[in-house]
Amino acid sequence: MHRLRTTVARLRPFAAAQTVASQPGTAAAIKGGCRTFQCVRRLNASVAAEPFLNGTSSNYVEEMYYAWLEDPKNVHKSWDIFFRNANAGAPPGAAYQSPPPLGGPSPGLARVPALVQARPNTEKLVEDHLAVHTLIRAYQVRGHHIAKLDPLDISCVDFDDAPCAVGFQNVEFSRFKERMCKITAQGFYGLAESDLDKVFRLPKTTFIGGSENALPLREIIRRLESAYCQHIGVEFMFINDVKQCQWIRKKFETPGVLQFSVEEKRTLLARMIRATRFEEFLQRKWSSEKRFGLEGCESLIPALKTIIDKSSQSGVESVIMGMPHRGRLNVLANVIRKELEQIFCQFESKLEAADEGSGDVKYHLGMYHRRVNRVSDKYITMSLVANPSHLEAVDPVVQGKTKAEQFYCGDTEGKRVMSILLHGDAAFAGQGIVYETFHLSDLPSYTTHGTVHVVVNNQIGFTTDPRVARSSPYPTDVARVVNAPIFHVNADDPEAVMYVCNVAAEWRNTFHKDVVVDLVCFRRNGHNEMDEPMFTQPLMYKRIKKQKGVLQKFVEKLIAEGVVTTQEYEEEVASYDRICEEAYARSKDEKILHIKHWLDSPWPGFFTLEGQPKSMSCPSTGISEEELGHIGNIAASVPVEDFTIHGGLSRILKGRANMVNQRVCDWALGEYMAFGSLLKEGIHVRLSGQDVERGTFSHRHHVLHDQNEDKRICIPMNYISPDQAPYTVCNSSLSEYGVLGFELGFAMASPNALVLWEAQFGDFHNTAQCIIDQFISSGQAKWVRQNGIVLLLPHGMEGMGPEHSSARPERFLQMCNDDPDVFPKPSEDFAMRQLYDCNWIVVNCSTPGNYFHVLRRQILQPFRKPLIVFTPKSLLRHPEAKSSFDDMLPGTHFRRLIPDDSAAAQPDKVKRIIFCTGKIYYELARERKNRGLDESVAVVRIEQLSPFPFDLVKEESDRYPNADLVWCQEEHKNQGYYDYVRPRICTTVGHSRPVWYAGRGSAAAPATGNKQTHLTELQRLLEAAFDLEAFKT
Ligand SMILES: Cc1ncc(C[n+]2csc(CCOP(=O)(O)OP(=O)(O)O)c2C)c(N)n1
Ligand SMILES: [Mg+2]
Repeated sequence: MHRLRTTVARLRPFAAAQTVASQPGTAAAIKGGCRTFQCVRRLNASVAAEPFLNGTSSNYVEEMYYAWLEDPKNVHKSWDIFFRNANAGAPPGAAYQSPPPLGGPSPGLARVPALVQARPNTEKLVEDHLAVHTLIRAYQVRGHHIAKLDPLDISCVDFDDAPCAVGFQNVEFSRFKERMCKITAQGFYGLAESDLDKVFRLPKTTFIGGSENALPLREIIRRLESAYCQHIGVEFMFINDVKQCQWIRKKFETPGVLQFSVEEKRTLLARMIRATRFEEFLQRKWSSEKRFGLEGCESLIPALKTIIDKSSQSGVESVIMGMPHRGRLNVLANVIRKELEQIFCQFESKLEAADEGSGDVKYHLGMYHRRVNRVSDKYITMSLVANPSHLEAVDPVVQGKTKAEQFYCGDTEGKRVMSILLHGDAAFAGQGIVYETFHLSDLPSYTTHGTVHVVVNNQIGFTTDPRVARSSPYPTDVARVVNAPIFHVNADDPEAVMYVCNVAAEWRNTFHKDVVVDLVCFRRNGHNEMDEPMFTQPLMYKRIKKQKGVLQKFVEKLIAEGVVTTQEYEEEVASYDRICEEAYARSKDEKILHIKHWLDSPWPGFFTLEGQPKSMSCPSTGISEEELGHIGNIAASVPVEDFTIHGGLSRILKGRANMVNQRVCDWALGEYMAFGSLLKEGIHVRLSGQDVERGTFSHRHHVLHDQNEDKRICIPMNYISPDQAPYTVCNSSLSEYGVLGFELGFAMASPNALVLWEAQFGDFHNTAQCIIDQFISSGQAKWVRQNGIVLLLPHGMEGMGPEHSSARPERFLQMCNDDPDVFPKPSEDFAMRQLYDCNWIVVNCSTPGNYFHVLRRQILQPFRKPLIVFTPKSLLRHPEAKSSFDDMLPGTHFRRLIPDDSAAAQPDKVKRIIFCTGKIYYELARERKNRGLDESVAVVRIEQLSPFPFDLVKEESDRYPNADLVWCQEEHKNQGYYDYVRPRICTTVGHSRPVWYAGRGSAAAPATGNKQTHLTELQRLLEAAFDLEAFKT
């Protein structure tokens, strides 16, 4: 290793020296092909002695060096000698020895002093070989720039401000030279036309030779053209891993790789027929319906089928897909194989919906299907995740669901479950979530071990051209950040598409890393079937109108090759059209629309066969004294030997042990009890978010770090019981949108897991707003799919300034679906019914015990709803914010509202009820005590804000009939909870008493940046809350 480093370090300065070499004078000499030692010696620098190591070649030389290290025979003898001499410490210029003629006798290892004089003919030979090697490398690096990727032949990808060349076919030297000048700054490195028929030794970094190791230059060029500049453009040379680069070179350079059997071609044709005729059928039957057809990119269907076939052959049993609108119905019909009549039903707007919820348009719905893959003859499950219009938002959700499925089936390497993501060209380049999702791809707790990305690159986004839609040459450049190879392919060549998809699937299943297939195509119609594209892209669409359909072109080719006859083709078309017609007839018999048929993640056994919860009650969420003690002790211990923890942490653990002895919990311990008890009951718990392992506020410490050994960690939560479920706690990348989407997807896979995402501070959730609005708050209504994800949002006005204070409760409450003006019908299962009917649960607990219960209820209740928890910051260490074990024992449960025990002794004397939630309770209790108002003011905590505990609020207001009603909050008036609770309290008391407000005034920012102002505001609001004369009318 050391040897490698020193030699590489020696090589590197040569690259830096390129700038020197390209200064006036020397540059001209090099350009003119006069690459002699005399010329560069003038530089008088060490690099000048070995000019062939100039900057452009240095990568190449480095690669040669690595190859040489593996085996000296991997490189030409001249390089072997050079590296040996360099390694032996030869001074600059002395390591080079002119090579023998090709095929000549081996000179053996020459001694260093004898190396200096080089014979001109051998110099030329080395230089020409270098030039050829550079040429090969240039094709590998930049061949895709001149590949014929665009079926319309109109694209002009701007790589270097020069117009790009397209449409070149013959290997003709002068034109080729011009071409190469475009793709390499140096052109041909001194090779002349007379060299075309000379034979050159091929380096180990190419496979164009097949079984030959030397070829004439003409043939080298022809093969490189065929590998890199036809309908496939391979972008991969940025990948850091040399082995992976070699793998790709082999796949694309090996002669004859693009030849297919008759059988393969016929299957491909059948798939193209289905893809094409499906769209035509929909167009015939529902010409005025939006369907975001696939016309212009029909080869997407065989592309996906190829990826799935190949993956199934490699052992993949489940494929989870996410995709936008374009071609979605076609994918459902022809890839996932949703019954056609179910798809056609969705076009029948008069059908009545059978399910609760508001539903969604047909091109957003999800799907789940298990069937035998015909190619592999193995079962495969395919699901397409439902998604909103928000492009790319589904990407992290798909990844999370994939990760969960891998996790639950013990697939630690992604061999059985994989994901495929489809993208539009404009969205892939434009949406930041794509980047966030890529950055999850290689993180231990988030990797899905490789995703195949397929871009439907129709070179337009709605009405916008790529030149104004992105700053990168390709829409796929974002994938380069994770070293994903990118295979651009002309989608008008179904065979090339199939080949590329085969390689992509193989890549994924070999290296378990992401890969991108860029299907360069066009959009035959407008953005949707109603849209007129000629308004904005007149020339493009004139061209498209002339463009023959890809199926037509393909079948003509196959007929010419004798693969099929016209009659066979026509029969195949007629047979598929018949299938569509028959399904259409059956769809007419459907009376009711079932959105349930479009579920992407069924939870077998969790509901009754009718899809209802198995009960409408929730058992006690308390646990036994013994269990509390046991989990508490684990939380206070280091359960492995010889593990040195930080001294400060020892004190924290000691504090926990003391609490256990005193039978109390603080916040962190309450959470420990909830997680630990669920794990013991076989429920997987996964907590993810920024710095969650320790906890932003240094209170959690779920992962202990050995102070003496790097990366040695211990997670005591996994030592609770031998048959417990595993606990996953993971610091995430610094992303909210991506990570929350991921956890939502994870929670989708199984109802028997508590999946929590914690924001660093609650206000950061708004960079994940799309996931909250589009999936969490409304997912069930749109897609009849429940989800029990928990959001932990640190919240509280503590003088930390506008940005770390508010989790924006008003936003969550505004999206709750309970009616402020209706007191729900009283019933025995009132609380459960409310929970069942709501779109999500919003709580702000004031005690660790209640936090413990609400987390456990999340799993013990017989259905799943998202839970939003506003979590504390200062309360984490507040001496009074502790709960006794008594509040967590069997028989106890989550308290939706905590009444005031002290005031309740003589209710008639109570003049005011202050309703509040969360941390302000402790300020109010202290102030009340200071003012001696314990008997005249009741402070009632509403712990579950939504669904609103109408029944319990009524009990409290009835208990104190003479009291006025005040809502007190520390947030500003236009924020917090006021707008949500006020109408509901009014409804509860039948508008018989007004609800007064004590809190901060309205404001634009969530909190002041001035600590003193913060304290003054707090004092004022407490004054108002306890001024019994304040609200007299
Ligand atoms: C986040 C988001 N912003 C805007 C839109 C509105 N919109 C719908 S389709 C579309 C163009 C998409 O272009 P592209 O990704 O290339 O897909 P194509 O329609 O061309 O297949 C836009 C802007 C959206 N759906 N989502
Ligand atoms: Mg597009």
